[in-house]
Amino acid sequence: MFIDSVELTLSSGHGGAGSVSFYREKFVPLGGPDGGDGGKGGDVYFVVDNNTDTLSEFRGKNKLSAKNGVPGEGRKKSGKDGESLYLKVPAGTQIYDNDTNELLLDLVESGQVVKFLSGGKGGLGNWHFRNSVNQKPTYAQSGLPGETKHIRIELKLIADVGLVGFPNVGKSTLVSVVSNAKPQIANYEFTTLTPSLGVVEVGDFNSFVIADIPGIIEDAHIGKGLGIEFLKHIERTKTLLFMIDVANYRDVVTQYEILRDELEKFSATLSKKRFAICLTKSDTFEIDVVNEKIDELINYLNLQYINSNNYKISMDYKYFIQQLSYESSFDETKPYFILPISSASNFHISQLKFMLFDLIKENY
Ligand SMILES: Nc1nc2c(ncn2[C@@H]2O[C@H](COP(=O)(O)OP(=O)(O)OP(=O)(O)O)[C@@H](O)[C@H]2O)c(=O)[nH]1
Ligand SMILES: [Mg+2]
Repeated sequence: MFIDSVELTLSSGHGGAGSVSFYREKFVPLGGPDGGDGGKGGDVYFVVDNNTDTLSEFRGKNKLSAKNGVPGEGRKKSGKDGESLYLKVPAGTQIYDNDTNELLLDLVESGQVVKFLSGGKGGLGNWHFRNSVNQKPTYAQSGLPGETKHIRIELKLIADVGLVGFPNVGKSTLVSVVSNAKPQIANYEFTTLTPSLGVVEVGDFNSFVIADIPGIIEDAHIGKGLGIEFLKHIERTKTLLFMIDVANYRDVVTQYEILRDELEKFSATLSKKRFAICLTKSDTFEIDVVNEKIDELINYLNLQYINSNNYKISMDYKYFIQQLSYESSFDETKPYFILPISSASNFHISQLKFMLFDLIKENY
């Protein structure tokens, strides 16, 4: 199960009370004050742990608290400090104040240990309060309360696949079909204004994260359209899926050329990422027309067709897929695949999931 945000109340421990006590011994009737101090309340810490990659540990928990300090006792015996609470979170976790929405902690470094809430101070026992006037103080401090915060823990997963395409080409529709996300979809440009993530389940045991991103247009790298904010987002994704719309008024090669160009102008790292290409909305044309468009792209990229069909791709359509074996490793300059799809008719969608899952595997 995938959890990216949980709400929780956290409290540090209350300080233990100081004790009021007087020394008592046979034949010593007037013993002095000897009430010990209360222990300090436990603190709350966050620990960035690289063995954790979700927030599922916090699922179903409403309130977590560190232990209270133990009260002091007679004979100047101090109470024990309350046990601190250590909460393990994955790197990339952010802690927000849920009431004000203020970002309180940005936990990025593995191994980082950060004190979040301090336990209340323990109270002083009555022997601290003796003086020349009052030899028998009956007062001790009660110990200070801990802190309580209503927080939201958020984990921004770094997407495995970022979608790159012009506006209105069907990026959000694909995300809605392959993942648990429910992005807004509409037949106009710039429907998507902020990137969002979805988790794609592959078979019963595997999954990856896909990022829906606002459309890119010519000169996006200098801020045209929705600016460069979203290019920054895909800069953090592991791989790119170019979404080329066969029904768009720009032909398929032009779309690809401009998108590549924008990425290159924006950042060299971005344009060097491992990538693949989808031809979207293939349901809108006859097979022959779609195949012509695939041809155009394959010729433009100087690729050779291959015959392998491990993914059970429809044999009516043309497609490309890189052959990976012990002898031939991944060629980063070529797409992993070029595949016609349709989110509307669910065509090649399950193949696409498996192909993307193989693309993001790092051990080629
Ligand atoms: N025929 C057909 N239409 C599709 C397909 N996928 C998406 N559409 C339609 O294309 C339009 C745009 O879809 P979106 O998913 O919003 O496109 P987008 O790329 O996210 O657009 P922006 O967010 O504006 O960049 C909608 O009207 C969808 O219904 C498809 O496979 N076939
Ligand atoms: Mg969209």
